[in-house]
Amino acid sequence: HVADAHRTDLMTITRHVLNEQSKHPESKGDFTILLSHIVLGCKFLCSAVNKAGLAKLIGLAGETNVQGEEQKKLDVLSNEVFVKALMSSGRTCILVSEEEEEATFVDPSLRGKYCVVFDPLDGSSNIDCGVGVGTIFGVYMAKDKDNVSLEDVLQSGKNMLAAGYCMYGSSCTLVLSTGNGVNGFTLDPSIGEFILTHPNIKIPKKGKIYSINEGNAKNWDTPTAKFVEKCKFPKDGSSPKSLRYVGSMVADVHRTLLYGGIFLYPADKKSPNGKLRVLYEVFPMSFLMEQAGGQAFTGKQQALDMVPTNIHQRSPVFLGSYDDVEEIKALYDAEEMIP
Ligand code: P6P
Repeated sequence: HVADAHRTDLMTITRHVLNEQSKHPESKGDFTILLSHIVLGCKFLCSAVNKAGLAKLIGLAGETNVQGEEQKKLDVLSNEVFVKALMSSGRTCILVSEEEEEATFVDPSLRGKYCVVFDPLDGSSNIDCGVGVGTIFGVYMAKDKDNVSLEDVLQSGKNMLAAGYCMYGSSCTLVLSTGNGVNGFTLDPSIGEFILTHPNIKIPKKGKIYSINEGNAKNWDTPTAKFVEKCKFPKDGSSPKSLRYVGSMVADVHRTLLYGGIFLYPADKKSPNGKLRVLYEVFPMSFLMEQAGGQAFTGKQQALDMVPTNIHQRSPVFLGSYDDVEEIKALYDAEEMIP
């Protein structure tokens, strides 16, 4: 009967968030309502992304579809879906999207106290070859929702209240932290619910995988080059690490979170601040890694300690298993010591 109970006692993401909310008696459920709208956006995207390949096959490619409507690129569509879902929640006041140059200030009549930073479809260039892509998001609290400014989203990663990603791959997996650990939910399309499948995710303290674009090796700085050399030719007689690199941050981070190891996107001569964006790529993934017992480093400081000065600012990032990140921190610290 225990097995039956398990099958019928479905822990959905909504129930899970309500349980979390009950730990904050003062909360009025605004956060729960915000998250339910983020979940709605993810459900829509899961369906749209999985159809995208089919759409291409049945000639919806190009500028217009069979109804002669303007064929929106998936990343534009994703952005519109999230902006509308977040605005209609009535719980947000500022939105920052990878797809929009400027921050969106929500109409006062619909304004709430949360600021959401997000990449609606990270890795979208991979869609056409069926590689996993995803949505990445982070949530801040505005200082005063009736008097909002960019300062409310240019906050340190330490002030982030929640973060997560939804990966649209072989299955649709939503990984979320509201500051009390990390939980993974898998969409059951037959009932349209995200079910808790990975409770209390903890990243292995040390991993056997490193994840970096080796094609940039010519431009790496010394600490990164030394670290990768050590992964490939360990001096202590241990086995070399495996290289796994998808090129889609959500896929590379999800594997790192579950299997352990380290994901690196360093600065290099071409991109002195690295490539990944602080607010809606580095911060949310660093938040999750810390909540799962790992850590994240920029080459100069813990990633979450940064205070961005512009909403699309980039930063190098080294994140994953605690011990693996410690190793590259030691190499950067040693570099700092060289006069
Ligand atoms: P590169 C995808 O374009 C992306 O923004 C991240 O999802 C991914 O980690 C990174 O860029 C890959 O960059 O330079 O290795 O192709």
